[in-house]
Amino acid sequence: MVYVEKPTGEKEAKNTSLKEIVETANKSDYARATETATLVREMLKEEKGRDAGLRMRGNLQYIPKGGNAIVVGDLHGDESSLVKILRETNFVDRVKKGERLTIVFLGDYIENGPDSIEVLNTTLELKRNFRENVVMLRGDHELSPSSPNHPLSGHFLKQLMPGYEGSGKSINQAFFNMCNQKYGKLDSRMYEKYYEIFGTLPLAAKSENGILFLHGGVSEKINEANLAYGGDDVERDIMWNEPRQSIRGTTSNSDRGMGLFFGEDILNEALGNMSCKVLIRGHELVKSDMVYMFNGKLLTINSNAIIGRLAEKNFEVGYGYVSLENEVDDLSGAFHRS
Ligand SMILES: [Mn+2]
Repeated sequence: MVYVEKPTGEKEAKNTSLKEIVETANKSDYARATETATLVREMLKEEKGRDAGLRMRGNLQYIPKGGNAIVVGDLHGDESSLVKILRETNFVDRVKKGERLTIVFLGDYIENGPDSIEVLNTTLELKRNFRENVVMLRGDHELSPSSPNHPLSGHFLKQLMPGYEGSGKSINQAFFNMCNQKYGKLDSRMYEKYYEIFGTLPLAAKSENGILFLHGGVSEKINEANLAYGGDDVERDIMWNEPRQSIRGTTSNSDRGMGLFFGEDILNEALGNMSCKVLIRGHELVKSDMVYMFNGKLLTINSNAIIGRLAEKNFEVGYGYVSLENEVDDLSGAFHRS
């Protein structure tokens, strides 16, 4: 049992470089990995009790006003894309120099690509070292395997395969095996540590200047109370819903067999409920690394090269900057690469 007195990330951060963070994330060092996981879990729990700075109410994170955000979409085990983003933005050195810079990850750290654990470890090391500058949201791949909204859930497969009875599994076997490969016999403990963190990650973030960040999409159920304390149905909307130009209201998501398609009217309603002006989300393999819709009120970002390559879509690794200071009502003008 690791006893943690208090999260002490900031103290050691001054001596940490991107190179060291990536090296640490890649080592099969069970002691370091459990220590970081324990510290980050404590930090997230502590953010639920705060009334200033990065704070959380239920599953909703609040990002205070000031500086800029770097926004990163689905990484899906693509460590080289994550390192490319961190290198190009020089995030670590700029934060060490005291710049107000917040990196927001939109979820889906694991699976599909080859380096799930390394991507996860890198983001957790960033949170450990620069806690006030790192927001990690949950994607559908970080839901509990027993959730009806998990991509491998019986519920999901039943939609795709009529007659399928469901595996009844409450374990993510593929991820369990990855932990096993990385950490040997200690697999189940590390697997459990990671899932403890997943369960604490917020489902959405709202910045003080009116930007809503979440993994998939919105519905008419989206408001502050539901983002903070909503049930499985709200979780499904956040994780799986996808915007479509041509529709009004919502229709069932025929591409996924899960969640809904939503139109501009629903986006406006949800943003109004949240006192927000724009939405930045990931989740969807769109036709480019960054796609703006609905007059720049919605932006989809994809930050991994792997899925694009699999789908024979060859695009850049998406990410960019947006102000956390000024009012933003059209992302197509306000979101920029440098
Ligand atoms: Mn997703």
